Amino acid sequence: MDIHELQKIVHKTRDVRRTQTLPKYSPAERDTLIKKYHPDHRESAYRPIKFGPNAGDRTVRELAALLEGESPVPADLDLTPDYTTDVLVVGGGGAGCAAALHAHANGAKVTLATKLRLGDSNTVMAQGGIQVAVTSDDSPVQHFLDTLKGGHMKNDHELLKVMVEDGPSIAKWLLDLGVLFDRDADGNLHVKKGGGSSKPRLLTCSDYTGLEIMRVLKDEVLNQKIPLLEFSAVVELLSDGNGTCTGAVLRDLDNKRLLVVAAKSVILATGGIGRLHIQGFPTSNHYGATGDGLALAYRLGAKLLQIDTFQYHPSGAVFPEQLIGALVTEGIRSEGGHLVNAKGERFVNELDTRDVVSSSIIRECEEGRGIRTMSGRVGVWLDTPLLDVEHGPGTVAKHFPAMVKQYERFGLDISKDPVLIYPTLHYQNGGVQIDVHGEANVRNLFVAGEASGGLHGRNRLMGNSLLDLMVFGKQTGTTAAIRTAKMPQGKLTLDHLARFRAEAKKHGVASAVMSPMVLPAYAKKE
Ligand code: MEZ
Repeated sequence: MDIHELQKIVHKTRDVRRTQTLPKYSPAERDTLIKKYHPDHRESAYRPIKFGPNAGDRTVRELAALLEGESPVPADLDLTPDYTTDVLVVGGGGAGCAAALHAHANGAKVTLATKLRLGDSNTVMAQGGIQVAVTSDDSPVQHFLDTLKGGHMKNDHELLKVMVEDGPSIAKWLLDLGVLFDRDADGNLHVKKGGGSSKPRLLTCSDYTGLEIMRVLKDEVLNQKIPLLEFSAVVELLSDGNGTCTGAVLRDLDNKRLLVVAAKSVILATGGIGRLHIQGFPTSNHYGATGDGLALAYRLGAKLLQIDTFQYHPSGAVFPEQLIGALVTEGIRSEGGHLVNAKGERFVNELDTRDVVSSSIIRECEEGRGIRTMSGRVGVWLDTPLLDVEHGPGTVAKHFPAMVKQYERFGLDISKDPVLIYPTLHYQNGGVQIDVHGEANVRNLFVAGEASGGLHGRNRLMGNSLLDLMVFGKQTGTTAAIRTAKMPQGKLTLDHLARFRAEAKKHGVASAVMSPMVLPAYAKKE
């Protein structure tokens, strides 16, 4: 059936749905639902890692293969440095820029390497806001408790305390740099409520918050004249042979040459892994999100944690085909948008946590209450026109200009017709284990943002990722700079690589997977 025919049920049932209040599930109901439908619980998608710091731990097959994969760097590479720096930041997104700026402000010589252009990252794709406890009836303690509950109590308390307590000063830093957060009629910062939060706490720039933050950070990196190596992918880390990180090997993507960087410390800010398309899921992530930092850190001996849990954002686009997996911000549900199945019914409290909402959508689709497109994809409706009905004409256009544009390009008006959505691979909940300074269990190897793990537990709340990367960009940049001021450059070796290759051989792993992946598997065919 034509999509416009299928949409009719949403318009027809709107008035009845508007009178309903859907209770949230009880803890026991949530657990049952998640265990039955959440992709984290599909056993066949998982396997144990064969060797390395997380030997025996279970993770998804795609990531296990990457962690056990083969380095592109030959053992006899000439390690004479092409560049020398105090702090090498790897990654040009929000965490990388924040780390570079703080390291620079603390007096370090900083070099920022990024495999695409400065700013190309998941940060620019974060739409719905950054969580910070700034209002008089909110507090970092409340923010802590909400995040802990959302993460199923599996969050690292120390990391979480640092994040929520530093939130207000981060917001001030961003405002001082020039980020244009939305304000109410009195000129106060406007706050919105996200799923799983007890208070409105999201600072927003319409539905392009990450893009606005990145605009300013990127500008500041350029203003401060921090040396950049763009289109330079880090493909291996270096150590002094005694477990301390001392630099990295880059591949210049233009001429394929390998370049050696001697660095007193390295900050990995490489982002997520959506482009591994775990379990065949589409993703909301940018083109470079291939989990490079995890593979690099793992080979050098860094321990990973909670790498069996991923966030499938409830609302990824299903139609039109050109938008498959693209994010449809949670902000629409925060403003009252209903999720509606093929029978015209709501089936979950739309502001429950993402793992619960995604599991409910998958349940509806698996039990035959999903809507099938002509190409065979399935999803449920997000009633976007309801926002104009509830809050007045023009609400969708005013609050979601980027989303309106995203669909307008394909002739669809989301203020008039609902959009079809299904969970999309959005975020890696776990990552490299770090301490409160963002340091891994490998000395002078720091990790900031999505590549690190522990802070969000088993389910991240909306808006906590933008705050995470600002806070831990600051922690890592500051610590790395202060420490390196007193340090000589360590020697450069690839000893860990020889050990890693011997381990692989011992476990019978002759990997065909080049690791890190750098660009998605399909990039080579495009
Ligand atoms: O933090 C996020 O993942 C986010 C803000 C996403 C969104 O729905 O807009």
